[in-house]
This record gives sequence, C-alpha cells and structure tokens, in this order.
Amino acid sequence: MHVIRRKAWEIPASLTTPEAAFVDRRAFLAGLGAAGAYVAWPGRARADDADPSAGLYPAQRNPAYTLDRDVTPEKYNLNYNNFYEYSTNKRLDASALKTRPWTVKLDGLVEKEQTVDIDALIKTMGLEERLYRHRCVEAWSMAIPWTGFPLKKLIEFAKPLSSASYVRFETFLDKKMAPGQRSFLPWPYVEGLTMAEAINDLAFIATGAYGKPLAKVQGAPIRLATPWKYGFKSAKSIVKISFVDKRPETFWEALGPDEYGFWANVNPAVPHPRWSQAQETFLNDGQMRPTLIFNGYAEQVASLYKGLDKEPLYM
Ligand SMILES: Nc1nc2c(c(=O)[nH]1)N[C@H]1C(S)=C(S)[C@@H](COP(=O)(O)O)O[C@H]1N2
Ligand SMILES: [Mo]
Repeated sequence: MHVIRRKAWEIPASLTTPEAAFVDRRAFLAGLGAAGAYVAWPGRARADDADPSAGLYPAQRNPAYTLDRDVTPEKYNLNYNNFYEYSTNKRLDASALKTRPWTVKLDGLVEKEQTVDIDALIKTMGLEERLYRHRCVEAWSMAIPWTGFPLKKLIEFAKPLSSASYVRFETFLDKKMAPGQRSFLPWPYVEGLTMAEAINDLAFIATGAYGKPLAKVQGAPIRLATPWKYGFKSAKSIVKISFVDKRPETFWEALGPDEYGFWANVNPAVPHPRWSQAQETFLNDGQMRPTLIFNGYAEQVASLYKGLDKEPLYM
C-alpha cells in the first residue's frame, strides 16, 4: 500500500464534476443532509442490470447500525478503490471481473464441505442494509451503506466443527481476469478472522452497497466488511471461506510482516511504522478527523481482545 503524502492528497478533479455536485445538492434539497442519506449514482445502474440479484435491492436498513456522519457519495466510493488485482491506482477499471456464475466454497473444518451459488446464498441468507465506517490503513476514511448479511449467519450455515478457531477468506485467482495478479505479489488475496471475531454481530458479508448489488470495483459479488479493522481485512470477490485451526497468513502480512499484521484493529495511538494513525482524511469533504479506537466500535468489539495485550493488535 502506498503512503499517502499528506500534502499530495486531494480530491481528483473528476470528483468535483457537476454530477457529483448535483448528487450532493439533490440530497440536500430532499432534506437528506443528515447522516444516512445517500443518493445512488445513476451511472452504475445500467451496468448492473444483468445481475440476477438486482431485484432484491434495496434491502431494509437495520437501525442498529447508523452513523454520526454523512454517507460518502457513491461516486467518490466508486472512484477511489483499493483492488490490487486490477491496479495499484485508486481510479481503477475492474470491468474484466466476471461475477456470474460465481460460487463460494465453504470448506476446512466443517461438517460437510459445500460449494454454494452466490444467488442461492443471497436468497438463503436474506439481505439487510447497514451504515458502516470504513477506515483504510492509509489514513483515509469513508462511510458506506453496505447491503448483505451477518457473517455469523453464513457460519451457522457452514456448520464448522468445534476444532475450527479461525476463518480464512480467499479471493479468486485468475490472471486472465485480473491483470494485477500477473505481478509478483503473493496471490490470491487472503484474509482471516478468529472465530470469536467472525461471529461478532459487526462482522458483515456485503453483497451490495448503495442499495444495489456491489459494483466490480467494490469487490463484487461478495466481500467482507469489518469496520473496526483497517480496510485491508475486508477481502473482496471471495471464492472460498475455510474454517481452520491455525492462524492464516494474510496477503499483506506475507508482503510486509513488519508493517501489516493479522489483527489490524484501528487505533489512533499506534502509528504505522511509516505514518501516524492519529487522524484520517474523510473523503466526503477532504477534511482531517481524529481516528477513534476500534474506529468508533469499541463498545461492540473491545471485549474480544481481553487478555491479548501482548499481541500486535493494532497493525
Ligand atoms: N481482493 C482484494 N481485497 C481487498 C483489497 C485488494 O487489493 N484485493 N484491498 C483492501 C483494502 S486496502 C481496502 S481499503 C478495501 C477497499 O475497499 P473499497 O475499494 O471498496 O473501498 O478493500 C480491501 N480488500
Ligand atoms: Mo486499505
């Protein structure tokens, strides 16, 4: 991940286009200026017309997960992404990603291995919307209306054995579909959670955002959202979820173990070796905001880390 040089950060010119201004103005006029308002960017609806799950969106919002800040305009979210399978540039093109047919394999320490079709999975799990903060380790943040289902529900469906202590998430591996995977990086992208983290209510599987199926750049058709952790935990375009008894080695850990660890909990007091985590640039307005411990979710997750003080919890 590239260091964001503070002076160099700016909203790309494209984000100050009339459409973006229009979207903001409409939200304002509709009295939706308060936290939670968002207006879908019309440009994407067309591209997703063929998605067989499209009719299931928007889903009802779960009122337990709302925000103290405005949702990031969808257009910003779609034009500022980390998805190294496509590019290390944030304005990336993931149109080569084929999201149907798509299956997710549930394997490892489970009663019975299963491979489930994404559309069947979405129907079985049901959908809800949650507003979550999103904090990248690079010290920028957004606020995103995800649609999906609790990871816990998927785990109940997968029926892990009691010997499973970690969940490992794996992204697709296909050099033809993802030019970035022709690089030397340790593909496929892998992430992991402890079982206790994975069954926490906050751990969420997203299949949509902004009231629609996920866009390709967002990691369609299925990704993780763990808002108390740095964004690199939230693996995109998942094809395999494995229940294991050893801590999985993650993509970023394999690349830079001195800079990126397993836990990756957000903590303003623990700097990245190369930059401070005390503040973040909120992409809605480009302004710096103080970063909060566990990204503001301490009440829900702090208890998961009792007695683990010796672990590198915050990288
Ligand atoms: N497969 C995959 N998942 C990934 C990444 C990636 O490069 N590949 N980047 C991560 C990082 S660093 C962040 S901040 C988020 C970005 O999600 P967004 O582009 O939807 O904001 O995805 C995470 N998941
Ligand atoms: Mo990130």
